[in-house]
Amino acid sequence: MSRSKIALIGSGQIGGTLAHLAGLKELGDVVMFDIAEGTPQGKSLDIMQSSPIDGFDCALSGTNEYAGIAGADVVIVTAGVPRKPGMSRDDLLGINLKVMSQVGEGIKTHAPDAFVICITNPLDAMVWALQKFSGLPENMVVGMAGVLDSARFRTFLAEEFNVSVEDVSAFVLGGHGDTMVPLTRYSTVGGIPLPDLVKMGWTTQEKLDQIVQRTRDGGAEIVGLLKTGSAFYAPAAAAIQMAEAFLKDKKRVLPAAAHLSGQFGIDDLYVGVPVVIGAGGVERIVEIELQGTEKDGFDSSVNAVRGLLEACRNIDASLA
Ligand code: A3D
Repeated sequence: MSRSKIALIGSGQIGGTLAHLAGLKELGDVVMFDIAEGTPQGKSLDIMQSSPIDGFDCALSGTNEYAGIAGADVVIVTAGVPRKPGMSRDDLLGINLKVMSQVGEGIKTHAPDAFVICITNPLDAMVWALQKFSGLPENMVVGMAGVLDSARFRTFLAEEFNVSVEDVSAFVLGGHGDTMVPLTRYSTVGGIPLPDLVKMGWTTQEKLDQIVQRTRDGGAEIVGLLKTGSAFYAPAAAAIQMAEAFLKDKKRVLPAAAHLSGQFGIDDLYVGVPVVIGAGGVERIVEIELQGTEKDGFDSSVNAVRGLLEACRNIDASLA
């Protein structure tokens, strides 16, 4: 059996970390693509030279030609511009929409059978545009955000409760970051829902609300500290988990920006929902019943995404 092929479109901070993790986990051979000459070539050579030390077998190469991604099983897209301090994810929209148009064309021509994971911000709009530009089936194009948002939530909860991160599970819905909707009744520590832990005196509702807010602002907190870019270790780890679920047909239940066609009463929009990822891409959308404030939060998140899609259509008439 030949190795899987993973193509990384964008070889910046996240792209480099993706390549390293894909190698360390022996997920397959990696091709890094970028418009910057030398960057994908240099990073892939550097990572390959770490393989004898870490003991992984994986061919890594870099290219500035889309033909290099031919036949990829998985394509992970980080191409574009990241946020700088004071910039919102939406400020990136105009610049990154043009990038998605080029990337979509490249994938359509050279890797039409791939499972595509988009990371470029503003995420919910870029993944929608990428699916349109590439013309790939909707279940084969997905956005990474929920795994990261829930990992941030899990990190802060584990810290608050002084328990292992492994025993904390978190359930988040909605758009990436600011409009994320944490479902506390489905978020648990060792199977115990968060509202019960409040009743048990493990934490207070006030503290929990602060943790939710810190999670929503998690990306901005890191942008503010780094000053020269945005988070990349955790975003890369999150996308690799999704790629692994596809390549190994693990049928993981993960939150992801998935295409809705009627689920949750929404049509032709990408937003964060729980999905099953296996060899068939997004194999199922887990449609849960939302209550009161959960539904309000989800609706306002969906409205925020709708606003971004409108802005995309205004910029690029082919999306109308
Ligand atoms: P960065 O290190 O700047 O890498 C981006 C790379 O894209 C650079 O190497 C560029 O040369 C390359 N690039 C630019 N234009 C093109 C093009 N047309 N074709 C191919 N490559 C191109 O950024 P990064 O890796 O830190 O972040 C990448 C993206 O991920 C940004 O849009 C971030 O906002 C986004 N991001 C999303 C999340 C989510 O949770 C969704 C988290 C963190 C970052």
